[in-house]
Amino acid sequence: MTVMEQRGAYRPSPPPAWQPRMDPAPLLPDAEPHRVLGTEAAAKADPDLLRRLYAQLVRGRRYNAQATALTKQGRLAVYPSSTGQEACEIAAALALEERDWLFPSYRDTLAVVARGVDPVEALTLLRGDWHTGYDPYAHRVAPLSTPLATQLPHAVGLAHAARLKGDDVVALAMVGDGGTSEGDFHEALNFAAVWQAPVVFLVQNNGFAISVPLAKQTAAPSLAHKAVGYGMRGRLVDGNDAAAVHEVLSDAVRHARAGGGPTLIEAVTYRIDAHTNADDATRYRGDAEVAAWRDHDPILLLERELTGRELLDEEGIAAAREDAETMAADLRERMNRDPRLDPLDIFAHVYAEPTPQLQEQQALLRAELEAEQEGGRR
Ligand SMILES: Cc1ncc(C[n+]2csc(CCOP(=O)(O)OP(=O)(O)O)c2C)c(N)n1
Repeated sequence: MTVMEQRGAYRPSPPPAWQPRMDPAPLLPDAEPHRVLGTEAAAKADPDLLRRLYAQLVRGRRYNAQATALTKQGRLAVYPSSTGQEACEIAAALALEERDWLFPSYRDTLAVVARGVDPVEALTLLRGDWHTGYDPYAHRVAPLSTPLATQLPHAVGLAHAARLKGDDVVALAMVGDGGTSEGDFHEALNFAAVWQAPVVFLVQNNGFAISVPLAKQTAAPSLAHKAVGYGMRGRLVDGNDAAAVHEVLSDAVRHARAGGGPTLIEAVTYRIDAHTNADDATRYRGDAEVAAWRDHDPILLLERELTGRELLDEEGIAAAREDAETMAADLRERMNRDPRLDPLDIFAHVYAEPTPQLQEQQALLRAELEAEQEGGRR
């Protein structure tokens, strides 16, 4: 038989039936960020929660201003301010139960403090001290992570392990828009969805990764859309609307706790200050853009809602500001004390059991320090 005759005899069988693995529609984020303040939905929000959020947002803003001032006084090595992002920071932390875990990035000191960590201890790393500064187990807050997105796989690992052990724990992992371009972001989301781990990923889209705007970071319709590719729910929320952030986060935490798996939330917000005290934001963005976001300020939005519904008056506003001043004065006073650090301590906490190499290095440093002291005495 010729080749042509063979071809003519070939009867292709139909391919194995292809079934979509799931309907992607319920995973898709809404077209618009979710909003509560200034809408009819605000009437249903718990007044006590709104007042609590307000007091903490005012404190958070004051904390940002004070920490930035401390960098100028040489008391803090660096501070990545979250001014403009206080609603994300605080409402997200308040959506967790005490038994849950928070995995923050370097910008998330306000969320860390909202979990109950001492405001001074939350700045230890940014002061240049070699240890985290707080006990991660005391408030179930992982160390502030400087390498972008590395906190995400850690959160997935902890949440998955907790589920295997039968512990009722949800992990909230926070990351910036720039962090979504990291391999760790992809690996964490993929593992979380495959394992149905009880994790909530919160991306604070504050417009920039240092000087790189979002348009140069991703071609996705929104960062929340990335969820669909992993098979998890994507949610979009107005990150300056504390009530909306609290609602969306609480829903995602409940969903994870009930065994529904992870959620990716994009909170649309804006970084009002520069990236850190070492950055000059005027080199890559205009005043008009910043001014437009100042009009959509998270404290202003909440204050308008509360005063409009007579849940807050001038006296209440003054009390919140006074409380924030007291916190700032305490922070200033305690950060102005010189820490007493033992140089030999740098070898502690590296391994549970120090290696022979570390012991050798520690002995060398000890000898050097003692020789120095001897020299000083002579
Ligand atoms: C793995 C890694 N690469 C690069 C950096 C340097 N770096 C520090 S902050 C930053 C921008 C991050 O932007 P984004 O994730 O949007 O967070 P934001 O600072 O806006 O909160 C970069 C590139 C880093 N810290 N870690």
